[in-house]
Amino acid sequence: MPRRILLLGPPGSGKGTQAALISKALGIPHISTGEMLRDAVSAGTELGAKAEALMAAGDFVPDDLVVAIVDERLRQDDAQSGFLLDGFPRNVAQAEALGSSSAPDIGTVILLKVDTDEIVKRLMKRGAEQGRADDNEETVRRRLEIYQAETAPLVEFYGSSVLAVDGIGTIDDVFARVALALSGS
Ligand code: B4P
Repeated sequence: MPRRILLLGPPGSGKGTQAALISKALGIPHISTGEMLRDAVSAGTELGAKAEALMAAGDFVPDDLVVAIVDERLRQDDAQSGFLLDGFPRNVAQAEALGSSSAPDIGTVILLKVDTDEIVKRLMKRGAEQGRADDNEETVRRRLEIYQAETAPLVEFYGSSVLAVDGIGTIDDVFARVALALSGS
């Protein structure tokens, strides 16, 4: 089974949710750029100050900042025998930077497929429950547009490494599909 996995999918497709399950099942670290950036905002670091307004508007944080935090994270000991990247790369420039990093060989890319109506429903629900600054309808629509323009081209970039998985259903149903896809790759 591959040990260097990348999770792709639109905002709200369940990347964070599935990543936690995959990471536990395979014993590899879950590396989420969204989580690292939210932590930086909460901690009030220099990176957090730069990221806060961009994230609240649904925009990407500049590539050089995100690439630097991933590069540093991938050098840590626990990432040497595998990792699961969630939310990174987000565009072709980030994918190229990952390809020339110290850990370039991505074995498998899981693409979670979920339609727009379901995404808006999930993120509105999370916005109401958790109050995340970027989970309001206007920002979600913007994140989806950016996904189509910037992130969707990664499916072509990674070509035959991409395994598409239906992301609709219960969390357990989706995880069973992801596990099946990974076991055959
Ligand atoms: P992320 O944290 O990656 O946020 P996201 O795309 O919304 O995905 P998330 O993981 O939160 O949602 P999930 O699908 O798990 O990024 C946030 C922001 O950070 C970006 O907009 C950007 O500004 C910045 N950023 C991050 N990475 C960057 C990068 N590489 N470059 C530049 N900027 C970057 O879950 C959504 C909801 O659905 C949850 O409430 C979950 O409980 C629910 N859910 C999950 N599975 C479900 C299921 N099967 N059924 C029903 N609900 C489900």
